[in-house]
Amino acid sequence: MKDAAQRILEAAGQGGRVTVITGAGISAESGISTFRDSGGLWEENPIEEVATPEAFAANPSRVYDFYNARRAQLGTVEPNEGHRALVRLERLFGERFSLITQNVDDLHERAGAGRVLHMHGELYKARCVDCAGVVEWKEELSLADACGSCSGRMRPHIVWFGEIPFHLEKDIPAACNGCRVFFSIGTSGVVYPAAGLAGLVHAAGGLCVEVNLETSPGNPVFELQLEGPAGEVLPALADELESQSGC
Ligand code: BV8
Ligand code: ZN
Repeated sequence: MKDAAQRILEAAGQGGRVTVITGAGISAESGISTFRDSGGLWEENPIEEVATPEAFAANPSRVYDFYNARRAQLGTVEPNEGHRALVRLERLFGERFSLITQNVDDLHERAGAGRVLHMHGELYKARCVDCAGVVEWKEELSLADACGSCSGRMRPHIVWFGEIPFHLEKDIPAACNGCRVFFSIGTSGVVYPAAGLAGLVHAAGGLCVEVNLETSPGNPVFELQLEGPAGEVLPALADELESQSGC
């Protein structure tokens, strides 16, 4: 981990941008199942039945139920050491640090993260299908719920497949352009455009670091691979980065 930290600090330099993208793997140790691991979310709930606008139009109750179950579970779990280690990196790199997540849980925020770019939406928010008003929503959501401003139907504030992710116009390009170190943590790299961000940074000469239970050695984009559970790898990396930075 010493060498990895040294390479990361050299690449980051004095003012280089450091950006992280996380996926379901960083919340796995908190007890939230991932999508594609065995027994994952999509096994019992195929994408086309619960995570597309067509599914919501065809069978809204099935979609509401899927997100109600996940919203209820979120209230019973806590952030883990991986989430907390990323807050240490945020403090170490300051303004030049950005956190993008594909996750819809609030565990980064509950661990103390300052600014989280939820590119696939948030489980604890609902959106009006008519006026697009977004409100905090922590309880069950159903067909009976109506928008407080226009009485339109409320849907989960989640980016479904075929829908355009959030923050693609400004914040995500700002986090990736000129980025010197890009961490891809706990994601299978299957879903685009999220999975394409590391390639953009790599093509521009940034150092891409993969943190995963099973890293992808064949993937030329990731020059550095830290294999293991994020809840163990990230705290060890944060220790090294802090000590080599003299913190
Ligand atoms: C878009 C919200 C156009 C829902 C999600 C064909 C037809 C239609 C579309 C497409 C197509 N081909 C490609 C597409 C595009 C499509 C896509 O990529 N599909 C894939 C399936 C092929 N993408 C879209 O539709 C996107 N929109 O393209 O719009 C556009 C775009 C730009 C500009 C103009 C137009 C929208 C995609 C968003 C979908 N919504 N989430 C919900 O959460 O219910 S995606 C969903 O899967 C999650 O949000 C998550 O982000 C995503 C990826 O999953 P991961 O996070 O990577 O999780 P996974 O289980 O896969 O992997 C976990 C990893 O963790 C594993 O590697 C594992 O080893 C590791 N791990 C496990 N434990 C640990 C660990 N690592 C470390 N420590 C541990 N302890
Ligand atoms: Zn409305």
